[in-house]
Amino acid sequence: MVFDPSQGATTEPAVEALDAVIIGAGFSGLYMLYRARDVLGLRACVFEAGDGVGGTWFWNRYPGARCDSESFYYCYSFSEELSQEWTWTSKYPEQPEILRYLEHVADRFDLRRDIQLGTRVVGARFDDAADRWEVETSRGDRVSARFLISAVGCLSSANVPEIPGLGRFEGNWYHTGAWPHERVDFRGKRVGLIGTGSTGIQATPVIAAEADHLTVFQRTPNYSVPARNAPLTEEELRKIRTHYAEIWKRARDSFGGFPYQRVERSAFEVDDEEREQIYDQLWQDGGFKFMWGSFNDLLFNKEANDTAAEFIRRKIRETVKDPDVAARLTPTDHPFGTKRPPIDTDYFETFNRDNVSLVDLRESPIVEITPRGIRTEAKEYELDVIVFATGFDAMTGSLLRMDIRGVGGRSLREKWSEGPKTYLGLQIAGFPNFFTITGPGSPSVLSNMPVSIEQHVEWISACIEYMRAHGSTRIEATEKAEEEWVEHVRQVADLTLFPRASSWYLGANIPGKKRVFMPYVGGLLPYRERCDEVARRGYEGFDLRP
Ligand code: N01
Repeated sequence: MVFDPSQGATTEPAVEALDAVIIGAGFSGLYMLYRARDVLGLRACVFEAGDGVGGTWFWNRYPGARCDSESFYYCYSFSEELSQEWTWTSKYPEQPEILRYLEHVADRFDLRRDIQLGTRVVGARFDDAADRWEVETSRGDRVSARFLISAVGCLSSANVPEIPGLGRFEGNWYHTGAWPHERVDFRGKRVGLIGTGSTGIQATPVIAAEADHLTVFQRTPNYSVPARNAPLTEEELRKIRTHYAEIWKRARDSFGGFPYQRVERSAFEVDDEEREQIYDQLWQDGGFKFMWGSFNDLLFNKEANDTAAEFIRRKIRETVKDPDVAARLTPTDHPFGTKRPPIDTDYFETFNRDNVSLVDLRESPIVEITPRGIRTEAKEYELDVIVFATGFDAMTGSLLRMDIRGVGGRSLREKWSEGPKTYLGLQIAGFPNFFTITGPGSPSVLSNMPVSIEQHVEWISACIEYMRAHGSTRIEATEKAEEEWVEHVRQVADLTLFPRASSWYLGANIPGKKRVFMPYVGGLLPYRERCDEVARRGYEGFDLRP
């Protein structure tokens, strides 16, 4: 970092002057630092709340944590050398392996010297006269930067529901998104797990295999497709490495950032028998392909969706031996895929174990946590450990936790009181020089994240480069462009089945959160084309000032 004496002379304590402050050292922050520092030559630093790099993969250390996208495309594409030298061990790598990858990236590109760990950004204020951000951290750093770049991630603000009595619980409790670094020993323990999203579905079989007894508290049953994890063979790795250019091209040109062959057929272009064979084959193959590689109308046409939903319901009934338990595990209140579809390893099979029971919170909601366990309307369950797999204050939580103030001191919290508003998910009117990597209003969580992250980081870098070339010190989304984009995001979501589910995409998991469909559902390729077009037209929809 470079110290600017002109600012230090007048300000106490000393203010460091940088070109860019990046918040967060996960997938986004690491790549942003690389681009800003090593490609653009900016003075940049990263503040990271965790004591290590890795973001999501630093925090989510719960048993069973692994990636639901396949390893060879859930990674960076920007460095051919990195792609060629890194060896993934399996199709769906476990959390420690992804964390090792990100640590390797930090070391390989010598990023650590500009990352300050254990430091949370608590606030940032835009200085209108200087076109700079003044950033404050939990450690008392005060830094001035031309650009403030959020790389805080979409799912990083853990949601521990406010259930009365948690403070009195005499056992241990954990949230999956802030899991301890030490091993949690479930042997001989009665464990209660709340939540059956992607995380709960990954954790359930692993905890059940170790605990004395596992009670799963389910509010909403979920559709889940087997992952079919397997080691990657030498031959597969060789093929992947040889075809990386093609893989990345396919991923970038796709709807969701997955390099699958695009499907153009509707669920009704084939007869019942062929449709069944297609679903069966994809069920055997496992993973997100069931969703993205089957039919192109599952998210748009309820009848088409019903064919997939009914197939999965039938699989649940075939797998779970107790028909009552099977019925409780069977989702009926939302279309398949309108909540983020989990993939699993033996999730439904786990309910055939003698040491696992299911509590349906729709039948008897949780009333309180007692010193000895969880009490529902029906009874008290005695527990030694409670695991909250209750998700996140998604997309906005981590941004709003900081006190970010734009032009005229207006806070982001106030601006977003009716839900998040952005232009392209990249910038916010009234907050010049502030960029949000995979912010609300961009495809982000609906896509394979690293592909979306790279697109945003590269767009932001090109924008800063353009500003430098044009002698501009300030860029700000216009109110008009932002309004139009917000409206477009809403309209496109309304064309799909997504708004029919009470999902975290809508903020429905957080009591009191304004219900707005936050990610952009128009697809990665059209979105990328739009962003590129905006840039080609001299950053249309942005005010650029010298
Ligand atoms: O969180 P969730 P998650 N009382 O919000 C329930 C990503 N991810 O951590 O559905 C009782 O999906 C809640 O019930 P309901 C992925 O994008 C990625 O599982 O709201 N229950 C739900 O069952 C994913 O979507 C990977 O009715 C309560 C569960 O808790 C995202 O993270 C792996 C409750 C929360 O599910 C979040 O997944 C894992 C309450 N008060 C996750 N509050 C990868 O592979 C909430 N629930 C990369």
